[in-house]
Amino acid sequence: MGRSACTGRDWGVLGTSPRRGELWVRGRREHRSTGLDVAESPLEAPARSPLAASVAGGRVAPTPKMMENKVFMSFTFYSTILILKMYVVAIITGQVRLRKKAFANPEDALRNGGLQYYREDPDVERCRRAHRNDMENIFPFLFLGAIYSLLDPSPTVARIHFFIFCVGRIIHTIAYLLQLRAPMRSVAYSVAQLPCFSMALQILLATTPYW
Ligand SMILES: N[C@@H](CCC(=O)N[C@@H](CS)C(=O)NCC(=O)O)C(=O)O
Repeated sequence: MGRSACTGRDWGVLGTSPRRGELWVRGRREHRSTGLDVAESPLEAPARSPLAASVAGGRVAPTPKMMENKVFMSFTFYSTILILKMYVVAIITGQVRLRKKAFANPEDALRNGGLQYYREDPDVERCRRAHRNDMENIFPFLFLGAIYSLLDPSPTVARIHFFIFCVGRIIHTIAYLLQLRAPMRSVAYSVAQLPCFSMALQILLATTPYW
């Protein structure tokens, strides 16, 4: 084992080096007795390369650059809140199905009293509309917010964008599920759309030179 049949120079995934006491693992030299790396290439020198530091030991850690991006971290926070909010709507939908005995599938109805409960219910449909509206709006936000975060906007302005969207969507869900008086839901929807249009516009402005 040793010389690669393909390249004629690589010691391969695992092999022995010409020198005693050394083991070659994935092209890097490792001292057999200590297990310590003997850094050879730039990628193998953690002190010199942030990338190498992030993958040291075979584990991929968040790169310092990503953690340093305050806007991206803020975006991640608000996105996660909204994803959890969508999970809550799904859980509520399931609970309403059980309470109103209105199941989406015959096997569920059979298990819960009979095929007559394989039916629609206005309250379940309301939950489903709230969830669908979330998908129509939160999914685009996940894209727009991520790209906008890469444009190096002011962290304060960016946080205002994310906060308005997040609060708007939470109010939209509450208004929808609790049947709050109109136009509460529509206003929440419209207010939440404003930061999305703003982000879309800024992304377009930044990417227009590359059309
Ligand atoms: N797909 C939406 C598009 C417009 C929209 O999202 N409107 C908001 C404010 S009126 C809404 O809550 N629509 C109710 C819904 O999507 O179920 C619809 O059919 O209404």
